[in-house]
Amino acid sequence: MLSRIELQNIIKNSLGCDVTLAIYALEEEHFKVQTDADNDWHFKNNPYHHLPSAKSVIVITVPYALHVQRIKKGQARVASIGINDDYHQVLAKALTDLANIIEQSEGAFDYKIFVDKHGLDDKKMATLSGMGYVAKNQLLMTNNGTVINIGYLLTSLDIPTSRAGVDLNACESCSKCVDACPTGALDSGRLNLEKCRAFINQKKGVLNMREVISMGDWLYGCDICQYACPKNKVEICKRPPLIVKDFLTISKATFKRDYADRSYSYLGLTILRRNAMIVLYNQFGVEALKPYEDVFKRSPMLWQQYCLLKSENKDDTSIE
Ligand code: B12
Ligand code: SF4
Ligand code: SF4
Repeated sequence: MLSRIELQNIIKNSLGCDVTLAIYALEEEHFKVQTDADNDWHFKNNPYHHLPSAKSVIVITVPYALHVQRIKKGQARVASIGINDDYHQVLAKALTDLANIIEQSEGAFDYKIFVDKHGLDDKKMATLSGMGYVAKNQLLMTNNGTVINIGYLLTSLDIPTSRAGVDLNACESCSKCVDACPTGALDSGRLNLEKCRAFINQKKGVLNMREVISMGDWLYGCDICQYACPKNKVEICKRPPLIVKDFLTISKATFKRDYADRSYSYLGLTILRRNAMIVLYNQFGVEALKPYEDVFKRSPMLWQQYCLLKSENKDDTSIE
């Protein structure tokens, strides 16, 4: 079997960036149900459920560019994972290539690719393989800061653990991310989902006024707690910002054609239209939404959201 470093070099060449790779031989005790309340999550978080022959995990962490955008009114912010090429597709392709290379030396083996899938906990797999630790911003802290994506092959290969050996403790005397979070979502030492903007702007249905205000001008995701972290490098985004009204005027066919390679396209046009409506509302007030009433009328959810915004007073907003 190729060594950890040989495998790492293969995937580094394939992705052309500073990838870290580690191998973790599964230890059953890390996937046991702890309480009844956890049952559902731990059942889903059971590697043997996904691949009965599972014996090991080959984990990669892949850095991406953390962009800060300069926007004007009428434009919207998206998290950096939405500006760069869709990492799900990029990492899945690199992991498929890696599996094919391993197959050439080891013969056929069972495997499943995981990149941000609901079912297994990526941060846990990365922690167990020695990539770093879960930081105060609730993300995996690595030698490349928290601006990384995680992917792995769950495999039937009987190979020993070879950890990345990343040993850091950047958070000990720091709380910059907690202080920077505009909604207080990190205050409890865990991620308070109901307060996290990245959760709110991916939620389905009509958002209440607290959620509307929390969204500010972020159409998708949120990077504020990552900007604040001294371990992360921030770049000014060179791509033009998104024009909010484009999401209100674009056809479904054009959306499918032009946005298929964006990581937020999975949300679908209706949720993105709701978010665009809220960003415009937060920037200009309800009058700016009037020209799009016909678009909103086509979806009961969008119409309900619009009616809620019309019934509220814009002057109450307080979060940037
Ligand atoms: C659902 C989800 C979200 C949701 C909810 C997150 C949540 N915590 O529940 C929302 C929409 C809010 C979200 C937001 C973001 N997400 Co997200 N998300 C996920 C997803 C799909 C599942 C996470 C989950 O539900 N975990 C279950 C809960 C229980 O875990 P948790 O509370 O976060 O942490 C526990 C475990 O990690 C566990 N654990 C950790 N290590 C270990 C080790 C051992 C031994 C054990 C037993 C347990 C353990 O203990 C922690 C505390 O209980 C993962 C992909 C995946 N399949 O894992 C990506 C993932 C976590 N997200 C990712 C990213 C990039 C983001 C955003 C930065 C995107 C953005 N810019 O908007 C934000 C960041 C928000 C933040 N500050 O955390 C990356 C994180 C990369 C990194 N550096 O860690 C992941 C890993 C996707 C990927 N493969 O790249 N996300
Ligand atoms: S993603 Fe945004 S809202 Fe969520 S914890 Fe980080 S800064 Fe707070
Ligand atoms: S800002 Fe500070 S506390 Fe937060 S993740 Fe970075 S190092 Fe840790």
